[in-house]
Amino acid sequence: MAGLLNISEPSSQQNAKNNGLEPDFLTDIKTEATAQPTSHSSYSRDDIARLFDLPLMDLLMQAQTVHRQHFTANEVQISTLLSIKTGNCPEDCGYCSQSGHHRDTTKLQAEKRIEVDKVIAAARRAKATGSSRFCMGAAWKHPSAKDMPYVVELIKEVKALGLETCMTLGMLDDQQAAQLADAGLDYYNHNLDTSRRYYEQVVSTRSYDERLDTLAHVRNSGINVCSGNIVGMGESRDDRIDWVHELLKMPKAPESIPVNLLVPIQGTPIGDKVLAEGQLSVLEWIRTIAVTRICCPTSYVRLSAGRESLSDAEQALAFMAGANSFFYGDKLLTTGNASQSSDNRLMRELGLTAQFAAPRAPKQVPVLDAMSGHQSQVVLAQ
Ligand code: SAM
Ligand code: DTB
Ligand code: SF4
Repeated sequence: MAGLLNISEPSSQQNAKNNGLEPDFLTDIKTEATAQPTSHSSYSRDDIARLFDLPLMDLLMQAQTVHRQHFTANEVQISTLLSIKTGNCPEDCGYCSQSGHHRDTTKLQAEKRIEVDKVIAAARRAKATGSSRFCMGAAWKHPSAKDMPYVVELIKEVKALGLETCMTLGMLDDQQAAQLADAGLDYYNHNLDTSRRYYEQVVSTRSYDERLDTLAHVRNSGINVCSGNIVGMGESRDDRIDWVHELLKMPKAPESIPVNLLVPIQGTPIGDKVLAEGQLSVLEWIRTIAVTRICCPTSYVRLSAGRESLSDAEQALAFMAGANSFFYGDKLLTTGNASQSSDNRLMRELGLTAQFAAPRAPKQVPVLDAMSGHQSQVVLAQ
C-alpha cells in the first residue's frame, strides 16, 4: 500500500505552469454575481445568497479561479481519521451513530479509549499510505481531566512521526486548549454543523454559543481552527447561507473547513428521516463547497463524510468547486469511506497530487542527554 499516492512539495503560491489552464484566461470569466469583494469578511449575507443562486457552471468557474489564486492547482491535502473513543456519547446530535441517546436503535458497539500503541500503529500506516495529517476523534462531551495526559501523549507521539495532528474531542475550555497547543496540536476540529436557527433541530444537549466558545478558545490558543458543517440534514438553503455567514463573522475564517455530506445512519432521528424522505441533491453539496471556497479563499475546504456514496464525476465536480482536502482511508469514525484503491485510481485519473505534511513544532520537546540518559523538556520559540 505504501507510496501509492503521488506527493508534491507544499506551496501556497499559485503555480501557473502545472495548471494546464492559464490564470489570465480564467480571470476573464464574467458572471452576473455581485461585485466581487476581495477579502472574506467583506461578503455580506446577500452576497453569499447571490453566490448560491448562480448558474452552477458560473459558480464552479469562480470557485476554481479563486482556488487557483491562493493554492497550487491540482494539489490536495490528505488526512486519515481514527476514532480513539467510540460511542456512548452524552450529547444527542440527531445525525450521529455515536450518541448514547440513540444506542438502542443504532446498536453501535461502544469502545473505551484505544491504547496509545494502537493509535501510533494506525498513524504509522496512515503516513505510509501518503496522509499528511492524522485526525483523532473521541465521542466525548468534553475531555475529562484524566483524559488530558492521554491526548497530550498522542499528540506528541503522532507528531514525532512527522505527521500533522488534528483532534476532535468535544468542548474545550481555555486551559485545555492551551494544554493541547503546548503539546503542539496543529488543528482542532469542532463543527458548527448548520445555522444557529436549525441547530436546535439537530441537538438539544448543547448550544450554538457553546460551540462558538470552544472555537474561540482554540483560536486564542494558537491551534489552527477546523470547523465545518453537514449538508443534507433537512436544513434549507437559508441555513446553508447562514452557516457560511457564521464563518465570516468569526475574527478569522477557520484554516480548515470540512463540508460533510450527511451519511444517513439508520436508528438516528435525522438519518431515519432522510432515509424515508430522500436525500438532498449532491449538486447542492457541491454548490456549498464552491460558495465556501469563494468566501474563505485561503482555507482548506475538505470533502469529508459522504464520499463513499459518490461517483468519480461527482467527486471531480467537488474538486472543481475548490475542495482541496479529503479523508483518506477505508473508515471515517464509525462509517465506511471511499476505499484507498479507488482514491488512488481517482487521484491518478484527475491528475491530483498529495501535499507534504508540515507539522508545527510543539512548544515543548523531550530532549535526551546522551551522557546521563536524563530526559528533559525544552521549550521552543514558536
Ligand atoms: N464529539 C466531537 C464533536 O461532536 O465535536 C467530535 C466527533 S463528531 C463525530 C465530528 C463531526 O462529525 C460532527 O461534528 C459532524 O459534523 C460529523 N458527523 C458525525 N456524524 C455524521 C454523519 N452521520 N454524517 C456526516 N457527518 C457526520
Ligand atoms: C468532520 O467534519 N468529519 C469527520 C471529522 N470531522 C471528525 C467525521 C465524519 C464522521 C462520519 C460519520 C462516522 O463515521 O461516524
Ligand atoms: Fe457526540 Fe460528537 Fe456524535 Fe455529537 S457528533 S453525539 S458530540 S460524538
